[in-house]
Amino acid sequence: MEKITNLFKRLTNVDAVLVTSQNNRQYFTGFQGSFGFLVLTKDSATYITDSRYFEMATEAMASLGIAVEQCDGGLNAYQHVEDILKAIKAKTVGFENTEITVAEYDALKTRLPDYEFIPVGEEILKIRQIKTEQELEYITKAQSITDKAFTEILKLIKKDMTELDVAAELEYQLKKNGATGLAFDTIIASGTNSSKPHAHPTDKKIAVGDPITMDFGARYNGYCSDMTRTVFLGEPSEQMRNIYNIVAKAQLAVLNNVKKGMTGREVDSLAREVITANGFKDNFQHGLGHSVGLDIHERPTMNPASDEILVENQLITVEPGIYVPGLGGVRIEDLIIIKNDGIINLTKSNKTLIIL
Ligand SMILES: [Mn+2]
Repeated sequence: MEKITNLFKRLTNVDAVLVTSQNNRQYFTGFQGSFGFLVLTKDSATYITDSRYFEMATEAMASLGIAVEQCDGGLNAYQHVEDILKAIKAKTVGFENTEITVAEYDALKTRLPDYEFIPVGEEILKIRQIKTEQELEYITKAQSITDKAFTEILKLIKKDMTELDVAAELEYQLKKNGATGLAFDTIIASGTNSSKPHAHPTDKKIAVGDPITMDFGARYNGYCSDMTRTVFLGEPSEQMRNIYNIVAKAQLAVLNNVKKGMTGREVDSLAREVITANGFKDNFQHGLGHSVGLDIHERPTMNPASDEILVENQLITVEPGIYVPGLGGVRIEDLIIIKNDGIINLTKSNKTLIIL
């Protein structure tokens, strides 16, 4: 309910907020389900869902002070929403302009013609930027699962395994170690494929001397982790070793100097300056990082155009990279929490150059 109180502190222009997107419904209720309408007012919260979720939702929300109502499906759900709006004599209703489709917006206006709909999606996303203790706990757990899966995959990678094989093993290890899902589609990029920052795993076989970039994450109770390591099967070339050392130095420059109050641009430049000074300015073309939560990419973002200012209990990834087409690439990514007196690095895996 603290989250709902926060929301109405920020929103003085709406009588109610209608939350329909999966992640925002989960954010306010803790409950995961593919269908539901959550109606929030200053003093009440009502979750409307169908028979597939009714019993589970009732159990999950009993202790939270959120009422659960069962509807017969989509159309009937609007009737439940309207009954609540009528009871509080609502005139203005906030909706998630950042989450719903144009068709869903049209349906809202058609089914509930007596209300003025006000966009509040940006405000909800702003509240979601600062994590509660419980959210931090879930993400810490998700990252610890991810670290364990990394330790295991290092024992399993062998010459002639395909990138798809490595991805399958890694995803199995995430789930075996407690992940309730994956944060995103695993990236495995070996050899020259590693110059493509978001390469999809292919049936290419891993060869001796290949860099292998693995970018992966677990979900735990809906919350994401995110990490990247580049390791080598056999001795890397002199060029790749040099690139690895520069990326590692750039990443460390951020971890040692990032602090609350900096802008996304300032944080990004901590790494970018190291990479530029070493002659690879044009080989680091993505931003330094992003936040995570129920979505794998949340704000704030760390890039050369970001004015967003870091505050306590935000999470950011620190993921500089150097990519040279035809040669390969290296990226190293940790996930950190911004605190008033420094940072907490949730990623415990080794970052010295690993040769398998
Ligand atoms: Mn990332």
